[in-house]
Amino acid sequence: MAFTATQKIIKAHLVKGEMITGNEIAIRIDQTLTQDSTGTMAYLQFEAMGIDKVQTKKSVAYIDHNILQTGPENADDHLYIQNVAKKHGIYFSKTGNGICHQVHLERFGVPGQTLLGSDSHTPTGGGIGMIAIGAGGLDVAVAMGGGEYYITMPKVVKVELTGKLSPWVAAKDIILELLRRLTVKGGVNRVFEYTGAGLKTLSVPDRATITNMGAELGATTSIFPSDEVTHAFLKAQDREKDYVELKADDEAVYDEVVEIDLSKIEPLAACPHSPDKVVLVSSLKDIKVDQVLIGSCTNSSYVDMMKVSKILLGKTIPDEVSLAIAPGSKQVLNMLSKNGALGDMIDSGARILESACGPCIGMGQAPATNAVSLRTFNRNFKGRSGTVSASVYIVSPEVAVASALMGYITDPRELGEAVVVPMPEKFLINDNLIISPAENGEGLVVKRGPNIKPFPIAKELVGNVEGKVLTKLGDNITTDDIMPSNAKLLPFRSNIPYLAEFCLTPSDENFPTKAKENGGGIIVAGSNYGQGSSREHAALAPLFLGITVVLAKSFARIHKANLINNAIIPLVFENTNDYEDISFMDELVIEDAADQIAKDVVIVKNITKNTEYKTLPEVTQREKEMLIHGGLINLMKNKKKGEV
Ligand code: MIC
Ligand code: SF4
Repeated sequence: MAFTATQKIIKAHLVKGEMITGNEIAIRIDQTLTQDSTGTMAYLQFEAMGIDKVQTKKSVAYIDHNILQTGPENADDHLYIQNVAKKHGIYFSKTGNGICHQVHLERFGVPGQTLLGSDSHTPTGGGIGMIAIGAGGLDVAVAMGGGEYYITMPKVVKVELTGKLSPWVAAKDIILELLRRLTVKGGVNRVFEYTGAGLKTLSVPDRATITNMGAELGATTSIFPSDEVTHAFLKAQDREKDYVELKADDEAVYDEVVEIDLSKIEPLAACPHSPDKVVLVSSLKDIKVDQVLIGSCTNSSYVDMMKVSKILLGKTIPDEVSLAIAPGSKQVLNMLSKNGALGDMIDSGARILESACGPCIGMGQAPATNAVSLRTFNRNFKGRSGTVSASVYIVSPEVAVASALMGYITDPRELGEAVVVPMPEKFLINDNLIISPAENGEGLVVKRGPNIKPFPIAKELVGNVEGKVLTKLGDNITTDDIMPSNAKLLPFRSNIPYLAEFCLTPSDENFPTKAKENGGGIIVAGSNYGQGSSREHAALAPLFLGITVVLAKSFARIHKANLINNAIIPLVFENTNDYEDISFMDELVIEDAADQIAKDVVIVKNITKNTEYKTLPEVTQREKEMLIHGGLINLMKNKKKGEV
């Protein structure tokens, strides 16, 4: 039988289930990664499991998100993660070493292996031929403990690349083109597998830009084969021994096919406020630019940075524009500093930021009121920049730097001959910001800061579930809306009671107050509820506020899993017109909820309107158990006690 590259890796890691599209399957996880804003919670959960040492081939804890240190909270959490890592067999990447996805690609990713990360952009690892999936911290904690990871066997979409990108057109434009065609919902339960003659023209960092932003399609993950391009990259990273070839069989059958002729792609931009609002850069050409930011896990590789520096060489940023650049890792920054490129950037008037997520998650660099900000990042959800009135566009580094120089959105082809930067044959290797775990962590004491507060745990599901509709939301509500993460809130990721005060406030200012006044209740939403981040805080904060059910037209994958892990019932309208019937503060009841969930159809009675709606839990047997037992942690405890 012939297999796709995706199927080959899944097959080699399959622990449970059959590889039939739509079936629930469980896979073994080789590697895990966490970052600090989801990591504290993940490690608290890992500790609660009572396992001495991680069972994975490699687990890495990165510090890259919460690095402003405006108070002791971040530093305390980082110390906690560093201690836990040392004790339990986890590598620790210190602040300043770079963004988790960039560093993981450089130093740890292995083709053919599986990677689970508590960050939605973990699929960056697909650029090096991994099945790399983003998940909530609890799922990552389970994987660190040697537990399997459950997914729906995805459809495998063949993305056939032909031709070659034109000068000034970048990998970013390829993924923007896919977002233009398929939208932010187009990838749900799919893996995008790249093939075709165009592959060889794309470097590993180019590929990683594409797989990284596959997250914005809602995809389970995206993957490139591991080929001579991968080999050259690993060799240049002094990791040739990690190379294995991996490609689809010639006869492999795909569920869907998308064709992209690279030579036809032009510079693209995602307009405010969604990564799929994609248009030609040339159609935006009179828009004045106030701020340009280059970096993030999508576009902060050495070659991206070198191109930017070469374009800036000898030029000056106009007075009205602020340009800030964050090289993605210590490796990249160090190489730029040693070869002089950093000096060229500084000469142009650019501000150089630390190698971290920074402004991508609103940690500084909030634009001015009503400003236009161009970013090489992956998400431009409203308010994510820290300024609600700002208009954020997502573009390639080429478009970003051309626009920074001209002061208005510019098609880089206007700059004349394109700069070409070859991949280095050797990267600068210096891993002194990566701390190895202890051989034997037994006696090590883990320090906990006062910001670490107990997290809420759901209760067993008994009897009826009832509550008022506390809010009625539209389509594509993001996890940034559910649990905002700006510079003021990110330090409190281990303090759910505090965070809950801000739950859903960007969409509904009084939501926390309403939830508290009514002793909890129900959320009603449109389609693709919970798109974006993997943060399980977007389930934990509602749980803390007493939310029992989210009734929506559809859910984003990771958020739905986080809701179920925390026993908040996700229900999907069978008839989406029923959404219209429900009003704010309607009283809803689900009789004998556990029984109904077990039967796969749940009738939601609207007491206020004297009507009822047929809804579908769309959960597997395992997920039903979690909902009924009060979430994953309770289910695991009950299993241990032999009660399940
Ligand atoms: C993001 O890009 O939204 C984040 C911040 O990296 C999140 C993780 C988090 O919320 O901590 C993600 O993508 O999962
Ligand atoms: Fe960090 Fe932004 Fe990447 Fe999230 S998307 S991991 S915040 S750089």
